[in-house]
Amino acid sequence: MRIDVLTIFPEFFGQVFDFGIIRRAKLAEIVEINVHDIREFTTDKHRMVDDRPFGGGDGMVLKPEPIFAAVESLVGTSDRPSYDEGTRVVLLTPQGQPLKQPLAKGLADETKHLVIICGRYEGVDERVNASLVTDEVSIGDYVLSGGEPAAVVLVDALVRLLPNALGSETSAENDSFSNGLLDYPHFTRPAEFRGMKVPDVLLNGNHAEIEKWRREKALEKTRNFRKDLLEGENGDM
Ligand code: 6GU
Repeated sequence: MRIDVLTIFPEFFGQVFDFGIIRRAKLAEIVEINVHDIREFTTDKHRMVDDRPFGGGDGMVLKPEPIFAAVESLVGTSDRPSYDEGTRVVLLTPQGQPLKQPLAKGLADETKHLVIICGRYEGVDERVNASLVTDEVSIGDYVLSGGEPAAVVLVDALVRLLPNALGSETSAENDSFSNGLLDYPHFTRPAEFRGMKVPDVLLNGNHAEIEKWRREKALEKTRNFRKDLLEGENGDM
């Protein structure tokens, strides 16, 4: 997968993609991640990336011209119906569809080239949505000042789902959420720490019993903290 991130704050991304699974996936050429400064696609003297909203109001709106130029340069066209199959242009915005594991899985499975536009809280010129964007995505019901932290979240959620990104010792199938439940509790050595004991069932090597215990604990945790996941009333899974 190739990922191009468009942002007015490229320095924000610093080393954020240089650790753990994402770093490994980059080194293994499972994913290529490029961060682009929207300002580099301006052509005016002042290199303006935003402007005041027509109709008045607070804040600044990201201008369409440099974003169109960036997508034309990266995708080859700003005509959405002409995008190659496997090209998606995601706008990160609080108005988007909520990012849930099935959306991440769908994007990971279907996308060869992903362009991520980091919106500003105040807004992005609507003609970007109208012509360029294939998917509007939000990472949750809270306010961020911009899409940059959301881009890190989206990239992480996607990259770990790409074939071979996790390596043989782990698997995304066992992840919390991939089965619609929260994860079961985990323990490592020592078997007793400050008077707190690891449950006996995990020490006795009976794998059928361990599986049963984990399933029960996952259900219990989900019931206690995320009842909505069990009732499926969240449209989550
Ligand atoms: Cl994608 N952007 C902003 N600005 N705020 C958000 C968000 C995105 N997702 C949740 N809040």
